[in-house]
Amino acid sequence: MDKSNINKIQNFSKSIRRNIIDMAFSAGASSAHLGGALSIVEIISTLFCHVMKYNDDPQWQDRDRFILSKGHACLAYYAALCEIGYISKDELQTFEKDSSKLLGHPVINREIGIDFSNGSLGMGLSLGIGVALSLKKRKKNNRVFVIIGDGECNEGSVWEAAMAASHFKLNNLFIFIDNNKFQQTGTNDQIMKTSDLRSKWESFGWETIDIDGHNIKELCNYFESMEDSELKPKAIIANTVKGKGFSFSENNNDWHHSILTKKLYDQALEELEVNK
Ligand SMILES: Cc1ncc(C[n+]2csc(CCOP(=O)(O)OP(=O)(O)O)c2C)c(N)n1
Repeated sequence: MDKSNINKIQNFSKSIRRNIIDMAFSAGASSAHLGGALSIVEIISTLFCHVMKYNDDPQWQDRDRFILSKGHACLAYYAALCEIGYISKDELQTFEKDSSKLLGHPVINREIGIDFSNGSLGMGLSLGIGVALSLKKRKKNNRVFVIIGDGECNEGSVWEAAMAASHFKLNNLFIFIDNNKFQQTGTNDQIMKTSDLRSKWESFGWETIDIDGHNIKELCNYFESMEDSELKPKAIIANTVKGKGFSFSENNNDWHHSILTKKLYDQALEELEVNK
């Protein structure tokens, strides 16, 4: 993986963080899910900047498919759609405002590259299975990428889907589990332990790895070195930090859903500059 590619993805991540705080600030009192969006920035950047196949037409038949199952983290998704030119910067500022296409959870709108609505946790993997199965039946080689939360793994539907994906040998299906150890009202350990996610996904018949979800090199290396010898779906346990990127939000679950004040917005802008 050459350095210029890594730099490109790093810059993309930085733009995504900038878009995220701009949107959160413009949402004002409506507040925004900041923590869970910031933990997936490097994952989403690597996917949109390096891994996924798409072009200028959001409805291109041969595109790879992306599903943000933890839909509340949509700030990161909208930010990425802006960076690839599907949403304008002006449109980002309409986040959570009347008549906006950019609601607090993604609503299907294929004209701007949102293929699925999400927000009710536990649905996205099943959607991904349907798409992956249909692609296989039509002998297409597009891939399907799904991001779910570690807290979302408390949902029983996730495990029913996990079982189905390996049964149908969906090696075109990739799932990132955003393992930031928190959920809405506390840590996973407090609410419902997810324990050893890797052995759980493995036991459901998935090819599974653990990765640092903020390390772009590691994320890229996984896709470059992956050998698809077995017909298994792939689970990437991405170890992340909720609220990653800003000193006030890292590992602080008050930022699951909160209001970004002018003072903290200015601080975030400064920190973005320092962490160039
Ligand atoms: C079916 C369902 N139950 C409850 C919620 C409310 N809810 C929103 S975010 C969240 C926490 C999910 O945890 P995780 O997937 O780990 O998200 P993260 O902590 O990364 O933001 C919950 C319970 C929901 N959106 N859907």
